[in-house]
Amino acid sequence: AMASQNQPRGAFIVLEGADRAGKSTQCQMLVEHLTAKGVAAELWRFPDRTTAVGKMINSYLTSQSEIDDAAVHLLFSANRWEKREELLRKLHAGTTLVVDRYAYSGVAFTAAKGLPGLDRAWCMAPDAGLPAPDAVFFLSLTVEAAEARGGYGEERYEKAEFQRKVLDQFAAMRSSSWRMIDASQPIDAMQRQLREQAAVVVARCQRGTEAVR
Ligand code: DGP
Ligand code: NA
Ligand code: NA
Repeated sequence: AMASQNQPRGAFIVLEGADRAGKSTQCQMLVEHLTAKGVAAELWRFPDRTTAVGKMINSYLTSQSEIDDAAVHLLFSANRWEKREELLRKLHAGTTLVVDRYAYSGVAFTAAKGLPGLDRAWCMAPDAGLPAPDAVFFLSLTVEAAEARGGYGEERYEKAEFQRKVLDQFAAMRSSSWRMIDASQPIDAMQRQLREQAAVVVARCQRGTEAVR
């Protein structure tokens, strides 16, 4: 409903996956590549820890604070909502956004807790109405491969047993429109695949036939 037809705009590209799949590196490389090609592009990430809400999330993730599971779920969602207007403004101004995680992580990480009442349907509700990405690239890596890469970090969710549950939740949510990327490939091979597929999405949005959903 936002964009009129035939209006060139930036592409909204999301990279998803469990921790240690290489999302941040791939996002950064993709933005650098697009920029070098003359495509206006920015790297975004969720959670965005720089906002007031993001600071609460950061304090939770680094275990400096305890927050009720339902409440923190809503904070992660609020963090996406508070960036919505700017996100739409950028897209309509022609800037492509490469976004490291979005609402799929939101659902997967809370649903993985397996808490009564906080099932996937409940988890998805607060994100309903957020702009939908033009493409979702899912960087697929087993927990064993992630551990072999030097293991997880120190943050709250970075434990093998929990990451396995997160992967199960992603698998249950996976839609046929997701583009699966084998994250066990070398960095450059993964990046080549991403660049090829992203170029198609960016071109489609530049042609101005795609409304933001
Ligand atoms: P990152 O900065 O991408 O490493 O993400 C921080 C951690 O937070 C990571 O373990 C994934 C998790 N996470 C990302 N988005 C959400 C969300 O919306 N809800 C919950 N519960 N966790 C999230
Ligand atoms: Na992390
Ligand atoms: Na990351």
